[in-house]
Amino acid sequence: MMPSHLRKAERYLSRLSGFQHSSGFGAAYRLFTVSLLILLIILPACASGQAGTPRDTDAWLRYAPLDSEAATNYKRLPENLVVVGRSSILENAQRELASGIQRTLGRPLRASAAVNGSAIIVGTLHDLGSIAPSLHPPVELQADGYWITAARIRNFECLIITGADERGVLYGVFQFLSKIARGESIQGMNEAQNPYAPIRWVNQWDNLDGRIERGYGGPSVFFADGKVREDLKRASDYARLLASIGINGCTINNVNAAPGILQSSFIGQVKRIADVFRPWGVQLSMSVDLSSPKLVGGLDTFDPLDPRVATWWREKADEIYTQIPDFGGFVVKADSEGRSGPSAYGRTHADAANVIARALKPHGGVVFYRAFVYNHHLDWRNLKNDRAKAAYDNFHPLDGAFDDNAIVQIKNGPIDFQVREPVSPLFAGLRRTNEAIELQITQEYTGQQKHLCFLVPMWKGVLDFDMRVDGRSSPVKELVSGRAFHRPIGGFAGVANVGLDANWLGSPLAMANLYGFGRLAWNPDLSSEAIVDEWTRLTFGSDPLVVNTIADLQLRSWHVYENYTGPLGAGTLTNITGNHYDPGPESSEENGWGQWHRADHQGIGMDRTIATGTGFIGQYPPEVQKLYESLGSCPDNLLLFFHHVPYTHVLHSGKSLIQHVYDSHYEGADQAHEFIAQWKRLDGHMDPDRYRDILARFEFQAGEAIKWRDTICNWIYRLSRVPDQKGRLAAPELSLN
Ligand code: GCV
Repeated sequence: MMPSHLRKAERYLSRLSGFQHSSGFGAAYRLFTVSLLILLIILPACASGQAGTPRDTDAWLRYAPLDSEAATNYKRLPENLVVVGRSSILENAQRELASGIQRTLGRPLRASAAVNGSAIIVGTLHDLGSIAPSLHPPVELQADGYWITAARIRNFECLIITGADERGVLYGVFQFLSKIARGESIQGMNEAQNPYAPIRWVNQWDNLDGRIERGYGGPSVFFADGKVREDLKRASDYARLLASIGINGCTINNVNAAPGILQSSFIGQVKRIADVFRPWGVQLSMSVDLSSPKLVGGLDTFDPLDPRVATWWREKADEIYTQIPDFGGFVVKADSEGRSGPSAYGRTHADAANVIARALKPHGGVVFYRAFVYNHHLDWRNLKNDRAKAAYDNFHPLDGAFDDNAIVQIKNGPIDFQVREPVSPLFAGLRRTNEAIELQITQEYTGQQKHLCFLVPMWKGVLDFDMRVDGRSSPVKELVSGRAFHRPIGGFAGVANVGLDANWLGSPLAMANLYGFGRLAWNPDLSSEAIVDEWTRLTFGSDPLVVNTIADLQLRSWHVYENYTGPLGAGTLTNITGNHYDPGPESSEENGWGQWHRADHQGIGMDRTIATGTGFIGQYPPEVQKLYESLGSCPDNLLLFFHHVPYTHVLHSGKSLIQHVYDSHYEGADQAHEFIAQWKRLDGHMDPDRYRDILARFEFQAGEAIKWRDTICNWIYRLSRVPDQKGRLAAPELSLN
């Protein structure tokens, strides 16, 4: 039976249009129109904040007051604060500490110039040497690392928050406040942490006109109408959020870069963004178009091997560093999806990366060169063609040819941020080249923040995947961080795409993905459970019902989304030529984009085997090849990514493939409905605005899940003609159009 919120929405539709369903109308069509209606009602309301979205730009930095019992744990916290050293980062650390303690514990901190009583002492390890020469952290602090400890200084009990550098001090302050905000004990604290990798960046795909490509949280916090915004308060707030989770760099504009960002007049504007980032230890970087020497510089070429082009990049870098001395570097998307690239001159990607790397080198900058290079005019009729092979084919032969300050930025999977992909084989294919993994925080193919989809468990699966390079343990996290092959630099880039919406990503629960990205980039060994627990307590407080319910919803959400969109590794069967959101399985086929699932009347899946398929599996190290090549060992959840099988194929579970597809879609849609009931248990356990806003989102998602279920189940039935054993299909003959 149709849930009551859907019935209400349907009645509303009838009133609006004078449209009455005749009894002969198929349920699938009716549910589709209802979902559409909910989209029309809820989304504009959400966008304008009328659905009760709290205007809470603090996100997880709410510092809500602790109750009196929890606050007693901190009654011995010193009341004096001594900051050793002076800089804008230390000033922010001081302000953050004072306001965090005031807000959580209701107590002021007294700034003091010297230690003449019990105090919290904040400063770099080097600077603290003057007052506490005997302080030695339990592990050697590396760049950005911090140490929080109790110590006797000048005979007073003190609490020390220190770091290898000022950024480390700031990170230590945030970690200390996080513990208090979550009610964790700080008794006898002695915690030293170093980041897992030096590169922990976010990318924003912001256009200079203020729109954000694949952004679902409102317009850009940086740009409007072709200029940098006058008011950069939200850009500064964003940098604060990033710093609180250890992110140290932000690329401010779309990888489909407008060349104009490199115009001299624009660089002066970008400087203003760098100025608000700097006090939070966030380095600014820019995406650039490879043809800039021609389009901006007026040269007649952008050939990376032409000396005039090299000079142009050098002078441009010098100009930027004059204005932004701590500039991080450039991100480059070339020869991809219509962007200019070195192929125009018969040059390699290494040639293109190196001409830019050499311009940045004297200033300490880096270039991120994206491996997302593929031909989107592939001939779909040729069964040997395979977009998944492109990154490895393009970059593996260039291993060792990139300069030391160039980093090849590789998407987690070989296609494009689908709900389930194997890891990119390129991670194991570069031994003498720096790497960074690109993860997508913005939910382009995973529900666009309208569906709950907590991605940390997916990212964990990628980072922990063992590539078995040379038959030895080599998880992806060790490859991308540079640890496995002793590279000088490496790490993590997350496509965030926050916007001006009060809750940044357009949905309060989606913020767990931004938080989780930062925490994993800092320490990929953290568990998904630990991350969601931290985030929930910081965002919603420590009521056990709230903490447990939200953790359960978040931790199940990716799998539920996968269930009703695209199980068994077929990818999300979204409309790939349109909005990347609605179901549109037929849009994948018979075009050059290469997201093929090859469904026909006999079977489904891409044959990527070495024996009979595209040979993609051959790009992995031998042990991984073995795992995927054989139907016997290939995991069910990636079956259709690697193999073309008949609908009657029996899975490891013992179920036929087609029945699994039906069952998982029905199960997923049911689970999405259960989310509503689960959320309703939290009524009265949080502020009503957030409660209602999130409830409306779950109701919307439940309707969308039905739309997905019926569209995909009907589509696969029409192809296979194998009925659902449980007889559930609604209007199976109805065409998608
Ligand atoms: C910024 C996908 C997205 C594009 C994006 C591209 C990329 O194709 O749909 O919007 O472009 O990836 O990562 O470069």
